[in-house]
Formats: sequence, C-alpha cells, structure tokens
Amino acid sequence: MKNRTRMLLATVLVLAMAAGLLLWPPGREAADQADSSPQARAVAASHGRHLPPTKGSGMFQYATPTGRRFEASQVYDPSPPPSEPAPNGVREYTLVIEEDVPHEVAPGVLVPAWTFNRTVPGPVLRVTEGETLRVTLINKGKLPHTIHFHGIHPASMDGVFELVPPGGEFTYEFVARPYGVMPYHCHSMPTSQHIHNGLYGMVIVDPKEGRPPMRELAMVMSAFDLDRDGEAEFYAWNGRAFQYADNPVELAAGEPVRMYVMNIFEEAMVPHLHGNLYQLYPSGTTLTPTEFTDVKTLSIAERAILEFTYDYPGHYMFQCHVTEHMEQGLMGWFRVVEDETVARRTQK
Ligand SMILES: [Cu+2]
Repeated sequence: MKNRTRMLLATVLVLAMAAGLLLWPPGREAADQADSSPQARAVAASHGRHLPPTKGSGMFQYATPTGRRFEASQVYDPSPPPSEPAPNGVREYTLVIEEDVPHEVAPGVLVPAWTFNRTVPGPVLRVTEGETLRVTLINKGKLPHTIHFHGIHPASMDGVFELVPPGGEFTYEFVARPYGVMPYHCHSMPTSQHIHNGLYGMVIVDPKEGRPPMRELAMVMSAFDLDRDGEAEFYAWNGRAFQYADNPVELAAGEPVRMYVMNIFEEAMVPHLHGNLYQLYPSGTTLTPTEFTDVKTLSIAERAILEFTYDYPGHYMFQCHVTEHMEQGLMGWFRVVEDETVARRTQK
C-alpha cells in the first residue's frame, strides 16, 4: 500500500474508532432504522448494523457504523441500464479510473477507493451478444491500470499485457460473446490490490433474442479488508455495507424480478432470498434455469441470474447466507408492496 493511502486509512480508522466508542453499544442504532413498519424495526434491531463483538481485533470492533444511515442519494442504483439495441451495433462506454476516491463503505467508515467513474462497483455495462462493445479507459491515477473483461475476445483485448500508463488512454473493442453475466476488473499487478481497492464491475451481455421483460436488479457481492489481515471487516451488496437495509429495494407483489449477481471477493458467497426461491441461471449463459433453490454458492468471480416473484407483500431480507457476511453488511431488504406503480417508480 502506498504511504499516503496508508496514512489516510489510518486517519479514517482512528476517527471511526472515536465515533464508535462514543456511540457504542450498538443498541442505540435501533432507533435509527430505515423502515417505519414495526416488524421491520424489530427485525432490523435484532440484525443491528454492527460487527459482532467477537470479530476482529480491538480497533476494528469499533470501526463500525455510527448509527447514521445511508441516504437514498448515496445508494448505488441497483437497476442496470435497459436492454436495447446499440446504435449501429456498437455499444460505447468511457471508464475513468481514479485512485483514492473517498468511498463510504459503511455509514461513517470512509476508505480511499480506486474507482471506475467514481463508484464501487463501477457502472454496469450492457450490450447484446454479437454487438461490438467499445470501452475507452482513461487512466487518471498515478499507477498503470487495465480493464480485463471475462468472455471471448482476442488476446490484444484481454487487458493483461497492455498496461495503460498514468494519463494514458486505451480503447477495448470486441464483439460481445457469449451472452451472460461477465465481470470486468483491473488486471494490473498486484491484481489482488487493484480489485480489492474497488476496480471491478459487471457486464450484462443479453442474448440476441432477449429475455422476457422483468423488473431487473444488478448486485455485486464484495468485501473490504481494511487492515489487510486477510479477514474482511465489511461485506456489501454493491459496494456499501447495509445500504439496502437503510434504503429497501421496492418490488411489487406478483411482479417477476431478474437479479444479476456476481461475487468479486476472494471468498465464497451464497445469495439467499427470504420468503422465496429463485430460478437459477449459472453464469447467465443459459435461457432455461438449471435449479429452483434459495441458496447457491458462488465461488470467486462466479455469477448467476436469479429470477423470482414475490406473492405476498411485506419485508424480506436478501442476504449472503454466510452469516458472518450478512452480519457485516451483506444484507438488505425487499419492500414488497401491493401497488405495482410504487415499485415501478424506481425502475429505469
Ligand atoms: Cu488497476
């Protein structure tokens, strides 16, 4: 880690520790829950947004959320871009890499992230199989970076050998195939550091014939090991621990939902829905599901499409079933409502 990064991190942790000491014990958080329904409040209180006391060494027990919650404006929008034909068959994106962008990984806990377009994860890219995907990388960092895409493409577009120097640009261009859910991430060495610091995102490659229209969500599972001791302190859907606990994702009862899921952390993750099961499309590379289940272990860089419909209104947790991950941030709520117009409000 660079010295400046390390100093920034240390400062942040000391501040977070001080805040944590003032606000501990976590019972005080119960009054500050996202949802107004009594059931949601009660359950949220018992799944308090705090680290389990046995987790981590001294400092990290207190480097915890301060009781403040994520505001809606901070939330990573879980709706992917719409599926639509690219103009002239070419889907273009520009991704700008910056280093040490302050990223609030949990309420009150800032980390110096490396970002694509200033978000962690980077933006969801979407293209249809057979179209050309053209991605221009602009490196505004101080280190060489790349973009490595999963999928089928020429070696020269693989983002491993052609390092993009600080101040440099490179355009990746290839025909997108096969359809599925494909990770993209920096492959500069040490790759573990470049990914861990935030340089990752999801590509959705739609099949040419399309998939049935549904409400869609894109969710990246990741984690943050702030002290680099090999054990993460925070786990997250889309880069912020507990953001969808603070800001539940609204769905309508009876509305089919398609959730694109990807695990970019170096531990297995287990996406799990409460009150429901999902049709599973491993890697998103099939048009028919292979399993109807409510848990699926996603190994490192593994991804899937989950399709499901909630029949009953209410609040349902969606979480990682590795319970430690859930307790440390990899959980959120679906608020399933009767009125479809409410859920569609948030749809792109
Ligand atoms: Cu990099």
